[in-house]
Amino acid sequence: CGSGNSGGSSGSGGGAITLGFAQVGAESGWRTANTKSIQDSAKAAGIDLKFSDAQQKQENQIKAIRSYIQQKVKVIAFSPVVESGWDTVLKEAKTANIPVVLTDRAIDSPDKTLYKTFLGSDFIKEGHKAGQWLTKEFASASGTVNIVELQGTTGSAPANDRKKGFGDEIAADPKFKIVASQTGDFTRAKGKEVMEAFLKSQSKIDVLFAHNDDMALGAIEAIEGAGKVPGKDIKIVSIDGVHDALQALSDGKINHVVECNPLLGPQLMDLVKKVAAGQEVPQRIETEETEFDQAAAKAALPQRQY
Ligand code: GYE
Repeated sequence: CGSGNSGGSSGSGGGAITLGFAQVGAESGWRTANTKSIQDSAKAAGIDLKFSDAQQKQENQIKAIRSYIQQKVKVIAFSPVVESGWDTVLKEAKTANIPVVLTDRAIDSPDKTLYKTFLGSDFIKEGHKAGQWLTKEFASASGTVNIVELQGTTGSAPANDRKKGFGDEIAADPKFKIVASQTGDFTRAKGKEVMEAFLKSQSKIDVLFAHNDDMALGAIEAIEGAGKVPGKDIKIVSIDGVHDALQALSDGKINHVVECNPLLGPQLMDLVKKVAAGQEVPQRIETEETEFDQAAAKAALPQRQY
């Protein structure tokens, strides 16, 4: 699972729907695949897509949303870079009668009338899965298991929720200890930089939990640079399932990958058509995803599109 089903069903009928989409940025392989999925499926669905890249800055996303309101687009969709601080701009969209669809990341506003639906993964579940793998892998370990954590973008839903899910899972056994935890902003470069610092400050690291694959891939470079063997000296679990991470898993440099599906485009376009037509849609649509061990990564690699 995890490969999007073919989208773009019925024709648009009449004038094309205009969709304003405010993307987070281009920080990771996941994001690149997500952007391509959205652009391709808008084309296939005959939807006129206005696309902006916020470079991981909330103020840029707010600006983009305001400009979509000004342009009177039919629907606004966005992937909120952080969870908080959206009420004002979303109230402006509501006043202008423009329906909003959240994709990928959620907001923490208690006002559920500010958006029609939220399409995306359950990040707490993903954190649980990473933690479950870890507790199994180290079930027979007798001493302390020292864990370092590379967090995603500070204040983002996936960073908050993956941290929580993972933390809850390992909390039952005091031998699991997170000895260092810092943001790597979901990028390879930052993942490498922060892992280098961890390797200097920590005398013993058994496991790395990276909130996404790109940070894990950056960390692998740091680990190798320090003369250690990733996947052996330091076990690695990460989240996403992009091609390069499945390759690293297949090569034994990563030990486990929890999938997060970026191919949200086809489902998003179906939702956009529905809300544009004033139809009811479910408040929450959760993506289906799987997990990869080494054998599963080897099997999936030849068809992996991203
Ligand atoms: O895991 C990470 C990306 O919001 C689920 O953002 C997304 C996350 C994804 O940069 O790679």
